[in-house]
Amino acid sequence: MNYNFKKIEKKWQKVWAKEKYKLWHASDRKTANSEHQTSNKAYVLDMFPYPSGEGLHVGHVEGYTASDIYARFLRMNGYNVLHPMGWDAFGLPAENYAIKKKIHPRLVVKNNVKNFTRQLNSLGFSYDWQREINTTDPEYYKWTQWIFLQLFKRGLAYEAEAPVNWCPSCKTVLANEEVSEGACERCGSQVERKKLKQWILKITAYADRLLADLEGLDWPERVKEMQRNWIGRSEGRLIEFPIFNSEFSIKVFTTRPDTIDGATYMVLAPEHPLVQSLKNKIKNWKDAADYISFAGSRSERERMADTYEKTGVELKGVEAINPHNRQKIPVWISDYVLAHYGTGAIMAVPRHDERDRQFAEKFHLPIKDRPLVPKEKWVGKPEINYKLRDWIFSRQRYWGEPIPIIKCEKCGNQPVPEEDLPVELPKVKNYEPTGGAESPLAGIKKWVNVKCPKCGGPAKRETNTMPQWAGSNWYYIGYVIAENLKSMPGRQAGKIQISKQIQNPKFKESLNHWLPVDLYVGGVEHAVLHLLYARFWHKFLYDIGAVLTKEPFKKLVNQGLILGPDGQKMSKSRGNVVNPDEMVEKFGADSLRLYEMFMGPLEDAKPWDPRGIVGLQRFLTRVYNLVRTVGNVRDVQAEQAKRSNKRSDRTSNIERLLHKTVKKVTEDIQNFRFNTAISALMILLNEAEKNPSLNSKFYILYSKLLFPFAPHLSQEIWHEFGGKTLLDYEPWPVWDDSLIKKSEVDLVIQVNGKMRDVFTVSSGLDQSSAEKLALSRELVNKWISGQKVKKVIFVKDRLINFIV
Ligand code: ANZ
Ligand code: ZN
Repeated sequence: MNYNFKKIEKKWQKVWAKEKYKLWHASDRKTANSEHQTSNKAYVLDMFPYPSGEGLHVGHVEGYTASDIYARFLRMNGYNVLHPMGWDAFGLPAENYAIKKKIHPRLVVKNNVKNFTRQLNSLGFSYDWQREINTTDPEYYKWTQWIFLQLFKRGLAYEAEAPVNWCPSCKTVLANEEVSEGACERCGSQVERKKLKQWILKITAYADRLLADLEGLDWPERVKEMQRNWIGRSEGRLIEFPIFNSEFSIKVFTTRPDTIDGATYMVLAPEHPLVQSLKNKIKNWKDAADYISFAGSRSERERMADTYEKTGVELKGVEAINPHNRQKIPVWISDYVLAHYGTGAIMAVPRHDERDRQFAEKFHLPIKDRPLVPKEKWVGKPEINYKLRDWIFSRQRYWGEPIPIIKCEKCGNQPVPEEDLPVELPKVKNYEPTGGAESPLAGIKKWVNVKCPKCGGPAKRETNTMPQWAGSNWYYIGYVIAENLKSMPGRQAGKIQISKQIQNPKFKESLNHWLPVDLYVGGVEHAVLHLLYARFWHKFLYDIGAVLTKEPFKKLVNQGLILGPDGQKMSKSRGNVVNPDEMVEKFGADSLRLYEMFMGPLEDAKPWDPRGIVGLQRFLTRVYNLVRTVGNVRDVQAEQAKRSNKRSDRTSNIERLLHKTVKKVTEDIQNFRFNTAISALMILLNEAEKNPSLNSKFYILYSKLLFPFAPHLSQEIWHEFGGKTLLDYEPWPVWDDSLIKKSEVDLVIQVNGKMRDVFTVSSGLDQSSAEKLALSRELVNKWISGQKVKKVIFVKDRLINFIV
């Protein structure tokens, strides 16, 4: 029979919910906020969800359980823990859903947040709900807008005409990071290239620091590598190839100047201005012009990939001269060369470059093996290039933070004065995208038409909004300053002047206390999006003195993907989605938490096994039943005392195992090896079941060890064994090293460094006893056989080596 998890989980959730989860409220004060806490702080952060209509995914549950275990563990170890939760509620997911369901996004968000909150609480996550934030709250996005204005004032936010990725279905511009394989990351439509006037953030100004500071971060190497590749710093040289019989020349950026003699042709990007300048020389202009209009619809990243299908046209009548060996080589146009990287032109060396080789093979161009030109010949200045592009920051959509800029024909772009922040998103009936360069906000004349803050003349508001990443760029700071975001539940009202506020010593102190985030848990899909953007804004905030750390997230842990039972990525269309609500209903929150942690290493991808969760429920049932039997045991304690020596031996064995388990679980939690920690708890349970003489001390310890993983059942057991407190701040168990040490060890015997025998001795055996014992062994004697022992090397509990 399963234990009544429903009753137990409801009961404790009610207790925790009392007083608005005050239990988990992290104090800003450096001193302890409860008698159990020390001044050590730990900021344990989850990637906050988009409150989508689908509700929580088992993938959320995985990461959130991991961080919850860690947060609970640290509280029991005396840390002042900040473990907050909030809502990343602006942006396409909420808006697309709203349009589909014909419900206003504001209402969609409200309903979804309610549902997510219920789900998170049903799983027993220990969040500091008093610091809950919502990126769509005007008092929250006031700060987002303020940060934008600071960027604007320092020239790091600028408006420019730029080729952009346009999603015809979402009817908006997308950032490079939001396009994968030429498709919109959100809806999968093929992205088009368009030229539009856009707000752009100068993230490239931080390229060097974003790269260099990766070194100091305790992040998974693959995420760091993804960021390195995305920033894509490369050092090379600029080389000029004159065009035969013309005043023009082709400048190229190359990382391999030494391969210049192997250059057998050149390639210009189809968009390269030189192509137009050479029009009169090009004999097959029609072919070239056709190619130019065909090319360039794909994203930059793809065009540069090795796997990209190569196409191109030779510019007949144009020849370039290799400046090193004076040879004439043909010139082509092809979209595998990007217009906006390096100089937009390359010397192609098919012998040494994979992309060039593919192109040469396809178009039967020569592949020459030529000696390399020594590096010393390439003095002059190295040229640094980055693949990172400035961040296209405007969206032609309704559901986002309005960009706080006023456009005046006389004065140009003017910042909205700080006292007028937030620029609230007006309430509109029609929020569907216009399909043009303007957002639906452009249609609201009352909102759009304003006075210029500089000259007082007629002006218009910027109608584009910020991308969904804006609010998540600084939300980890939002939790820290949640008290200053007035419309948050239970917060005081009052207009805050942000520029003044960030200078306030108390405000600074609390930021200083909590930042950086000590542990950040989330999916790897954010590697070059959110995690790069947030680092950029954080560095900017550091530069203007708003924060005192150079990096926002000290340690990052990625949870692996949870796949469907079929081993495929979970998706509605495949019908392999596991719903956490159903799992909680059938098996209980503790079983779900435990199962997701037991599936395998946290960072691995792993398929859902429907029998797996049943096994974990059975484990918890056994824990519960073992507790049932101990009542009887307590009654016969007197009799137990009279039991034989053999019995007390067994008791000390279980005690040893208990201490071993404390050590193992402690170290595994510290290293995020939750699956092996759970195995250790299972092994301990197996042994406990064989041992009828357990005392209540055992259960008290066991419930503490299990608590971070399965808080409801553990709290119940603790309570049954007389614990009056909540386990959250009970001190974490410590182990006794002397009990863990093995009582017997295998001693290796060597003669002249060669192993000749092994035998079991009691641990701690001294050298002279070990020598005597070793020499009495036949095998050892055989190898020494009367020779003189010159030296004995002895490593306690390990080996003894006779040198003869
Ligand atoms: C000759 C050569 C020989 C090259 C060789 C590479 C290897 P990274 O490291 O990514 O910076 N390149 C330069 N500009 C380009 C553009 N706009 N579009 C596409 N490719 C471009 O790559 C620099 C190399 O990529 C450059 O060095 C150039 O090819 C190519 F064995 O020049 B190389
Ligand atoms: Zn003006």
